[in-house]
Amino acid sequence: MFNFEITEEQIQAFNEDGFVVVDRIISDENVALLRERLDVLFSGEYETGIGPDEVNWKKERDPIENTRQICNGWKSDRYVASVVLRQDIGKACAVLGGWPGTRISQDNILWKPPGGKPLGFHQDSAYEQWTAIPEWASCWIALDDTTAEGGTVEYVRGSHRWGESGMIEEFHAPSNPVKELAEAASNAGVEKPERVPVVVKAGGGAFHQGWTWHGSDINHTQRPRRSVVAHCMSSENQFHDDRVSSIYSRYKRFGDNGMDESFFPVTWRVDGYRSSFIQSYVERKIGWGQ
Ligand SMILES: O=C(O)CCC(=O)C(=O)O
Repeated sequence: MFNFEITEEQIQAFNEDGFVVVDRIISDENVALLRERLDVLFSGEYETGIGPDEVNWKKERDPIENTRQICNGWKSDRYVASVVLRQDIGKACAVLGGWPGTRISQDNILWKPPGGKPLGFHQDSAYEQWTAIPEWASCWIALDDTTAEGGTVEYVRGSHRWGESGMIEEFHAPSNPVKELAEAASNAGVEKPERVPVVVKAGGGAFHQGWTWHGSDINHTQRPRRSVVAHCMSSENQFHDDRVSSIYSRYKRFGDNGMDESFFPVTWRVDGYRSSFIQSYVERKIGWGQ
C-alpha cells in the first residue's frame, strides 16, 4: 500500500513558497476509486444516507459549465472517507502546519468539465474564521493528469506572507477570478504575482498553506479536471467564542468550544491517537454514527 511521507526539502519549499507540488500522494487504485465515487456523489447518491455539508453544484439546478463542488463528501461516502481521512495525509499536514496532530476541517470534491469556469483566487483561512486557530494546511490531489491550460489549481508564490484578506466576492464562476488577488498583491507591493499551475499526473498534487492565494482558470481542454482536497487544521483547534459559520458552527454545542470528533475527526496525532471510529467506518463495517 502506498504511504506518503513528506521530505525535509518539501517542508522547506512549503515554508518558503506557501505551497509544495508533489508527484505522488495517492495510489492509482485510490485514483480509480475516487473517479467512480465522484460520479456517484454528483448524481446525488449518498452511500451513508447523509448529505454532504455543501453541494455547490447540482445537475439541472446549476449551469453545466460551472465547476462542480461538494464539501465533506467523506460524511456521505465511506470510499471518499478512506482517502481523505488517511493517516499519511494527516501526518504530512501536521508536520507542515507545525501541529501535534491533524483534524480534518472539510474535504472538497471538485470537477471542472471541459470549458468549465474558474474558481476565484482566495485564501482558505479567510473561510475558517469560525475556529479559534484559523490556519489550514491542505492537500490537493489530482484525479486526472493536469495541464496549465486545463484549469488546474494555481498557487501564487510567496503570497502566504501578504497578510490576511477577507472572503472573496464571487467564488464560483467569477467574471474576474483575480479581482481580490490583484488588490492583495498591490497592497503587498507585488507588481506581478507569480502564478504557479500545478501540473502533475493523476495521484499527484500539492500541499498549501491556509493564507496562500490560489484559484483556477477556465478548462480549455476536452478532458475533465477532477480533484479531491483534504483541508486540515490542528488537532488542538476549537470553535471560536463568537464568530459563526452558517454551515460548520452547526456542529458546536452550547457552552462548549470543543470540536466533536464525529464531525472533525483526528486523522493523525504524534502520540499515535486517531479517532476510533475511522477504521471501521472506512472499512464499511459501520455506517454513519454507529
Ligand atoms: O482546485 C481548484 O480549482 C481550487 C481548489 C481550492 O480552492 C482549494 O484547494 O482550496
